[in-house]
Amino acid sequence: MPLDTDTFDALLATIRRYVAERLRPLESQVAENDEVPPEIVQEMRDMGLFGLSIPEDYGGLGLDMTEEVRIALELGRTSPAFRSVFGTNVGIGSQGLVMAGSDAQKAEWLPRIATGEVITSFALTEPGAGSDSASVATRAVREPGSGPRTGNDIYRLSGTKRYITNADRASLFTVMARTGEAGAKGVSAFLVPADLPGVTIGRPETKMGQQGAHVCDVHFDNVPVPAANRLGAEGEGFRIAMQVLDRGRLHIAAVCTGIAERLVADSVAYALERKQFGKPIADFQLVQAMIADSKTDAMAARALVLETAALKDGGAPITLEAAAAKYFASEAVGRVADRAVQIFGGAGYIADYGIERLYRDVRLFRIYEGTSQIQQLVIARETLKRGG
Ligand code: COS
Repeated sequence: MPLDTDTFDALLATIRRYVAERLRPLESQVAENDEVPPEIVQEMRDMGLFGLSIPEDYGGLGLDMTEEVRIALELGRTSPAFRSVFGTNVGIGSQGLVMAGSDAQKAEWLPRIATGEVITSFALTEPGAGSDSASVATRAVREPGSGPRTGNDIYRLSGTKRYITNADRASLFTVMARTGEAGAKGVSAFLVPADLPGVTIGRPETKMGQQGAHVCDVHFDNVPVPAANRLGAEGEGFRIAMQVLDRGRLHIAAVCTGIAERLVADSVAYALERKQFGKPIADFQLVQAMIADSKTDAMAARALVLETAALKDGGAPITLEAAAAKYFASEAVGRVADRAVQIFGGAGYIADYGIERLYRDVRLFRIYEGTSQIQQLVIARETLKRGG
């Protein structure tokens, strides 16, 4: 259920102000310390950001997809590390549970996910399973009647997950593990609390950009997962993961678009102020060409994101459209960031101006939640299926 227009507009205005006045001034500090300050995390909890997409019955705001992407567009106007704090709760960490969870599973976890008391992570990728996610090697072996709750079955989960966003903060993982045959049909999804014995988290990786957002390995060593924690039936895990990613890709496309819009605004402000040959560089047509190309990229990305969100809200499948939105918007923000560095010239390469930081930050978008090449593959397959 979408919010009423006034309530939603007020929320959007609050977030816009929060991004501009509270988050943007902290960008370089967060990058330097590789940490979003705890008081910011608490403010995000208080604003309800962890529960944007969680149904109202479970304490969230229950936004529809159009509302969610409009908020993601605003949050894109600052370092992506801020969104990442609650991004997994809104998206890939919670949506398997929202889509495929039983009433009991939802009642146990969703209220605390909505408040941000519980941080969630999505554990699909492995050292040997990146783009080929149907090849996950993490195993879940069912043991009858040996569970911590006497008489209940458990699965013994063993394997390593890689580059897991928010793993060091998470208290709940959605883990895709093999329960059956090779390939997609042998994969099941599990809710795995981080405090079960045998779960260990690696140290946060050193990354090219997006400092403040952490990714770690997660190791599972014979972890006893109650059978009641399986999401859906055995063998449904891959489909659940793909549906979660369809939605996640659209959200990421919105974030990319927000950053592109911010970079256009920064480029314009700089071009108007910076003078060369006796006038603002904005007066030069070769600079104007870059501004025109970036503006067009940002506008096209926004249109694609909003149209895809409306389709989803109308109940249509969006596998193709979400892949196209993510593909276009992530590539577009890469081009826009590159032009922003060019318009800023020497200053674009200097850390104080923040443009080089965003240039590094946006590089990840063409890789995670499916590389551009995987999006191309999905778009082509779906287009061929539809006959055009
Ligand atoms: N929604 C629902 N079901 C889907 C689906 C989707 N978006 N995509 C695939 N499926 C189903 C298929 O219909 C198929 O089921 P049936 O055999 O019953 O028809 C099953 O899942 C297997 O699908 P497919 O044959 O397409 O699997 P592939 O191994 O060819 O993999 C790609 C497909 C490559 C698209 C998939 O592995 C992928 O998206 N990889 C990238 C993963 C990724 O984004 N990782 C990022 C890290 S997670 S943040």
